[in-house]
Amino acid sequence: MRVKLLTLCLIFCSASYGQIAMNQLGFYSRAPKKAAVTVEPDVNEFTIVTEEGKEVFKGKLSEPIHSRNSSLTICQADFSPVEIPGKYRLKAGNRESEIFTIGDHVLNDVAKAVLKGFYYQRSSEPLEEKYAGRWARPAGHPDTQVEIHPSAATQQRPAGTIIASPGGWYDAGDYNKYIVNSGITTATLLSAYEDFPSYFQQLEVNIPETGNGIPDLLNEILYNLRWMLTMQDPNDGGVYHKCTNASFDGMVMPGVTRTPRYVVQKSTAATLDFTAVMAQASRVFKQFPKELPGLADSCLSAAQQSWNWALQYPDSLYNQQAMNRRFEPPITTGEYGDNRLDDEWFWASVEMYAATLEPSYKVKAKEYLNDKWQIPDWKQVYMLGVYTLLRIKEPEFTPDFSEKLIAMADRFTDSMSTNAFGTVMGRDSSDFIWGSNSLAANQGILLIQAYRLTKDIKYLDAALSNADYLLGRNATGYCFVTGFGSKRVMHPHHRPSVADGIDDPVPGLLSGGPNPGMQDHCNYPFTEPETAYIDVSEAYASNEIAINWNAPAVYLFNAIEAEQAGWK
Ligand code: G3I
Ligand code: 9MR
Repeated sequence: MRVKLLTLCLIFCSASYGQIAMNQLGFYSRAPKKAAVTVEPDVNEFTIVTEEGKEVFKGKLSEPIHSRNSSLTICQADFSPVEIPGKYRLKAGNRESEIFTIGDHVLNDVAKAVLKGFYYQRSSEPLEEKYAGRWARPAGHPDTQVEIHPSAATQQRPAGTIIASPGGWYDAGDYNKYIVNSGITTATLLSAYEDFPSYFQQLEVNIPETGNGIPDLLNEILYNLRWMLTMQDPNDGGVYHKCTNASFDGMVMPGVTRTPRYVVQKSTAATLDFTAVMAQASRVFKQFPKELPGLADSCLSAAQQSWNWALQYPDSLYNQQAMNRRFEPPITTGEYGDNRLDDEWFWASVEMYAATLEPSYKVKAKEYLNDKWQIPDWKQVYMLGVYTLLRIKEPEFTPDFSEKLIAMADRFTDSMSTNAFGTVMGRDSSDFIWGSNSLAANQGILLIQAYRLTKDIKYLDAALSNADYLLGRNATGYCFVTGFGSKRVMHPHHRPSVADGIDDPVPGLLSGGPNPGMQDHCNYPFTEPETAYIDVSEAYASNEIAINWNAPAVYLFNAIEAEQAGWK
């Protein structure tokens, strides 16, 4: 019986994460190095061997640790002392890992790839082979003729009026473009630039604009920013919630369907997010007056107009069901509905203040101060304002905010030691939401902020633990970025990847990750919080990709590359 149980456990364990789970891309020479190994009777040691099989390190496995987020029990293998650059394997009992690297710049390729991922999401323009390689494709969704949906009708723009709203990134595995989600995405990317300008000034990712005197990160951002500007009604400053089909396209390539595209109701959430992004963009693009004459001013004036609209219409919430009861055609694409806008008000006020230094915006921001800080996501953007106030070192907030941020980071680092996988991600099972991998990346951003404030390496180590999580040290054993890793995501819920006839998915896209909600009703082999993931293209609740998930990955991987000297 015991033997049977054990065999069962081994089958279960190996099927869920493949016995040895580790960052499959590599380890920085001086940084912490860990793997998670399934428990095997009488095995309590592990070795690190070179590619040729020569043993270079022998270590003791940790005591078995029960995971908080599944029934898994695992041991940790810590091989941090191995510092000599090279290619290695980890062996424990009869098991051995794939080959992995120890060296410098081990995240460089993936850091560039997740930025390039945005290029592949471009709507309205063809992806040319010299930039897109095998994933070259014709343009889809020109969006030069978009209808004003009846929900968005005004006197100047009655229903059916045609406007142009080209460009921008597709939101995710679908082909629609949503301002709320574009907001946090674009802001996260702008923040990456603001925090690491000299690093990004040298980073090129082979996109059509490369070499034009503007860093590629900003070039890619501009592609979306220009689209966002088209989503503002010039007559009143309000911003349409989304540019969308009435219902989701089939799993086909961009450009195959020609169903009408609409802009729908202006919403306060979209308008505030737009305000924040345009204000931040005005600050960033002010640094490029020659290359982008007038752009910073246009962004700021757009932000001022949208801000005024929001003041006038603070209660224009987006509720798709209610909208569909009143207007035709019904719209059934992503909702991004949000009923609590205090955090959007805070963020927009902060960004307007940072862009203009007008005290009235600071007064407004103070009205929305809130002690319950949460890792940001599309509907919870308060922290984006916090990061900006710390970034501009606004004296009135700085000492208190940095103390609070460090206390929050400490709660994360404290939880690592008792987490079976030794990561910050998975502090408890509520971490495993739709798009959980973006939470891991966003936790990483918070830890990077703490590192920048303190220069205490423990925060950089903790941020790295979540990069390790995303790249393989997790309960599924998957490296979650398409195109990378020895156990890789092959079937993301991503229409081009499904429809292009190429075996490999479009590279550089972060899969959503474990989500026990399983709202896609797929047949999941494992259903516990940290294992509820399946690499099939129907599984949109755990295996879709999305711009707001890729953006924090861009920040995290590139920040780690930029800061890796910290471990030297
Ligand atoms: O807000 C509640 C919270 O109060 C509650 O505690 C929690 C418990 O599960 O649920 C929270 O609501 C969740 C909501 O996201 C906000 O986080 C819902 O359960 C969850 O189903 C919902 O998921 C969203 C999903 O769309 C469905 O609406 C994802 O965050 C969002 O990323 C995703 O976005 C889609 C777009 O609509 C369409 N394009 C693709 C994109 C990615 O899948
Ligand atoms: O492809 C859609 C994806 O982007 C959304 O996140 C998801 C949830 O809204 O819906 C997906 O579309 C599915 C739709 O909801 C139901 N019919 C099948 C569609 C494709 O799988």
